[in-house]
Amino acid sequence: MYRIIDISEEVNKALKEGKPIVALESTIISHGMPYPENIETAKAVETIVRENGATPATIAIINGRIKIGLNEKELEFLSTAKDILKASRRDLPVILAKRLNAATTVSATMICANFVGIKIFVTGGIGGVHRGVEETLDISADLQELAKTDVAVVSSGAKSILDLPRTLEYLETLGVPVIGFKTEEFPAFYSRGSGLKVNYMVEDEVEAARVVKIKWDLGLKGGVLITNPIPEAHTLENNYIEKIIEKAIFEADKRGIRGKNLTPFLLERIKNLTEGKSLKANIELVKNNARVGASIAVQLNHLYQGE
Ligand code: PSU
Ligand code: MN
Repeated sequence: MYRIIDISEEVNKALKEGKPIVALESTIISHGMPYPENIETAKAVETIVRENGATPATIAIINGRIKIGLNEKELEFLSTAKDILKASRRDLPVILAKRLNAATTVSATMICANFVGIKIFVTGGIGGVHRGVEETLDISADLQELAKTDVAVVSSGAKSILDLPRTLEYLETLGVPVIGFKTEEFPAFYSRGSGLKVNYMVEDEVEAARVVKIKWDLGLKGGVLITNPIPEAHTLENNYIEKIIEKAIFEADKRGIRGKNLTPFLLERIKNLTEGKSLKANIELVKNNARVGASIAVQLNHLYQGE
């Protein structure tokens, strides 16, 4: 299997030396943000991970090879090229066989991180149960992945483009712990709260790392969703963003946008309707998640090495 995986020098060194590593996804780069904010954010996030004691491993597929850790040229390519596919679990084998280029979603990034033993993964928001699921059955593969792949994901919850109550119900059914990092409430991406409770709150990085390790010590398969709210200064007012999200969903419906194109379409529309305010919020929350995720990776490493 290693014949289709390329590990960067920096990540390889960290793996060999048993240093903490944080996986980062690439769909947020290719399909979640416009250029040049996408590449600027990708680089800033990597820097923050390093500053907080861990090694960043941004993951993507280039020419049918799984890349764990990207160089400057590869990041530039993913930020600017127009024909980058969006790879979830089901897409991986086909994209590799056809030697195509793809950004990896939360589900595919978890799978690739797990191949090489990376345990912590930082992103902005995960996919979930879409509004109108009764008709479309649109439930992101990210949720099933959290049920089966042993990687902990740090995110700012999920956007209310999704049906958040149903997303939490689904995660409960799948047995995925949903942890609030210093919060009792499930964060709604642009706002710190959603009015919905998380499963449990953790006080700090150490407690978060303990939850993750104990889950795997028990042999319980799958991830942990650690939710970290957007910093107060960058939140968007709830009613304001809610109206915009409803408008974006209405437009998507009218234009018949479905399946894997739906999330990128909504993100782009929300960015335009908020005149870039949503993008700014998105950038800030990802950076904040990188800080927290790197610290959790450091603590998890301590726990494993203390044995
Ligand atoms: N939510 C965001 N930004 C994103 C995504 C979700 O706020 O960039 C991306 C992630 O890569 C996530 C994917 O895994 O969208 C989910 O897509 P879908 O809804 O098609 O499963
Ligand atoms: Mn979907």
